[in-house]
Amino acid sequence: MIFEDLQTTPTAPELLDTAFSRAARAGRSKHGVEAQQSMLQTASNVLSDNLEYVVRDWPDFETVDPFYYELADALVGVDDLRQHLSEVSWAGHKTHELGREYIRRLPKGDADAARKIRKQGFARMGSVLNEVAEDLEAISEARDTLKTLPDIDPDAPTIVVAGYPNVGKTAFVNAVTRAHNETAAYPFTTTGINVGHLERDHITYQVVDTPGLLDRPTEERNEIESQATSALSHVADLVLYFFDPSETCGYQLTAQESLRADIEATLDAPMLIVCSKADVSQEIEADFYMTIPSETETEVVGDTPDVVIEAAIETLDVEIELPFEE
Ligand SMILES: Nc1nc2c(ncn2[C@@H]2O[C@H](COP(=O)(O)OP(=O)(O)O)[C@@H](O)[C@H]2O)c(=O)[nH]1
Ligand SMILES: [Mg+2]
Repeated sequence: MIFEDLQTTPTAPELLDTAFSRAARAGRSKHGVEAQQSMLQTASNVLSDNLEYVVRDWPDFETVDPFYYELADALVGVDDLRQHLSEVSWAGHKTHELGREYIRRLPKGDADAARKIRKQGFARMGSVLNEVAEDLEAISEARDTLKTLPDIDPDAPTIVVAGYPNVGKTAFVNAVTRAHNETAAYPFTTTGINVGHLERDHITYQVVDTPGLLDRPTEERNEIESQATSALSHVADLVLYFFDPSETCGYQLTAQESLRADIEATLDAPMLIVCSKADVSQEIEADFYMTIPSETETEVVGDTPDVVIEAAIETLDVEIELPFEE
């Protein structure tokens, strides 16, 4: 995941503390004006290098996949984040320049005057860091939020599972992806996102179940959830919509139908209708009537999860790209 490896963002006081204590150590091994010069050089290097690292650690948002771009935008605001990064980049250049400027101003052969100049230089570097203290904090917060985003490969063919809670989505994802799934924490909902993987003909497919997003009507989503839902449209290649006509999920068929229409309008991907819990009821028009096999029951009513996933993969019709083909 592109934001996974972002390093901890230092605070302005931490950076100043590191820079000035390293400068003091550098100064101790020298004498007179030379000691002051060495201190200016060290402080300026530490500050400008570290500020530059903060900025360079981030991917170029121009090249970030639309799925992650939109999620990041929903969570932290990409324009704001870029503004903060550009301020920090400015501070990196500025602290570098200040080092050169104050080293140039050091008087030859006058250690006391040199110490005064060095102190002025440090004070200027301190103000630059104070100016970007809030930017560093905002970047740090953004980093902490984005680091935990679910690991979805935007390039892999993706089947999204949608439908009200308790209609059988998780049972299905677990049945078809077996051990190859993980639940990742979502920064914007209390429930985890469920991403399963399965392989057919050397292609890895993702099966994604997003509780809190695709299991509730549009009007119940807050702004962040709406944007996160719309981000999903960049990765969804096929939607499996789960209807539970037995209504044992606790939602009436009319509500389930209106959520289906909602999701159809949000996600620009073909949709297949799955009637879940076919062992209980099949009172609905659907592409599949599916029962999750229980451990005790050998006879399965209707389609197995495998039948549904194989048909979904067939519908996706992903071509293997061979390296020697155009
Ligand atoms: N009878 C029956 N119950 C099912 C079937 N699939 C799931 N369930 C039950 O429905 C409940 C909700 O399933 P779950 O997968 O957690 O639904 P989700 O909230 O949509 O992820 C659980 O108690 C499952 O055991 C099925 O095919 N038949
Ligand atoms: Mg679930």
